[in-house]
Amino acid sequence: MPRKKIKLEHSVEYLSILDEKGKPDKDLDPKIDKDTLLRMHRTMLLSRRFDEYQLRWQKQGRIGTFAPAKGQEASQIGSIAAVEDDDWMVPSFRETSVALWRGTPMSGLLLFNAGYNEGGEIPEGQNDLPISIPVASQITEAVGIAYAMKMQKKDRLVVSYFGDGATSEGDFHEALNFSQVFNTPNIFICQNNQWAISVPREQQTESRTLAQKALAYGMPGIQVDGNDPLAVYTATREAAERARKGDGPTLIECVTYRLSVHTTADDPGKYRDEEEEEKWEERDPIPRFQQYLKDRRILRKKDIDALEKEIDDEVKSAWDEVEEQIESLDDPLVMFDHLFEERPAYLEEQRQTMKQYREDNDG
Ligand SMILES: Cc1ncc(C[n+]2csc(CCOP(=O)(O)OP(=O)(O)O)c2C)c(N)n1
Ligand SMILES: [Mg+2]
Repeated sequence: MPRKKIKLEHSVEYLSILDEKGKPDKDLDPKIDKDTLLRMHRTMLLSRRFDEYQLRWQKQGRIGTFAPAKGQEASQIGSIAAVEDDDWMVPSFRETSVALWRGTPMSGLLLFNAGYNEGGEIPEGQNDLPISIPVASQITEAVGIAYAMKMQKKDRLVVSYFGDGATSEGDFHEALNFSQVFNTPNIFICQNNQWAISVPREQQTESRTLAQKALAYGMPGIQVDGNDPLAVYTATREAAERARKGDGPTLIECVTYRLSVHTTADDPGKYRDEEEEEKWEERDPIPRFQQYLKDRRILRKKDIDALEKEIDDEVKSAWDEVEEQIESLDDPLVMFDHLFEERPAYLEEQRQTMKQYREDNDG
């Protein structure tokens, strides 16, 4: 029985279309129509400003903790803009830009972050799953939905989101394996934002790319510049075409950066240096996309100024909507009601702590 080498000839494609100054590679520009480009830009900006307001409202005690999307808007919008409205979308906990694109009202996201169950309800007819906190658990659900779409012979695919840290979880591997074996119409969007709370990408895995993890399952994997909405759009579009033809799933690694805190309960100053943050600030996806749109004469500076004003009013009025709705909603304490027939002691203790806190702080 000889020892011999089994030759594996694999590679991972890397795609970037806009350079750091927002200049496109003309041959690769996906030539997205003007209305879609403007909607992409508007949603990215809205998500950014909404994050900023939410950080303030969290500090004022109006909402609880949340995970900002700042820096990752191109990964989120480039991918979701490339699929159809009635495709399925399965998020983790950082997909504010995606949720806004899909039509989730800001007031709903705010209510959710303030602890009201009603805020997590998905608007009627929107094929989205709710926010998922257990890291990577949603990826198996995304495969289950795609399998169902295939069995029901529906022309619907499933785009799901997760981070670099999620690729170290068993659920990620089980999901990808099942998806490729059963040839399900899935697009797996991994937002490699370089950090899993305080664990840097270099300590997460010894793999050179996260995209190559697809190869072990016989699946195509591509790495894209995640701060370039055109590159993310192109890769997702190609993955969607394959999935719709019955050619199965794709893993897309979007190389990006979390420009803000992990959640409002985190202080990145304790584990990463300013130089790194400044380096990534220069690659901020929003000014880069704006430069592209300006060069194409799709957007002028004065349009951006007007849009900033419009967005500011929109975000503030979302809080007014929250205040109008809040009186008629169930007390957030109901979150303790539906898990167990008889509440275990540790949960009862947490419930009491929360009740007391609310009474001491006027709800
Ligand atoms: C199963 C599980 N383990 C641990 C946690 C705590 N936790 C929340 S987010 C997170 C890091 C996730 O990192 P990544 O997948 O890179 O996503 P990112 O937060 O960077 O978007 C951890 C460990 C959790 N929510 N679920
Ligand atoms: Mg991460």
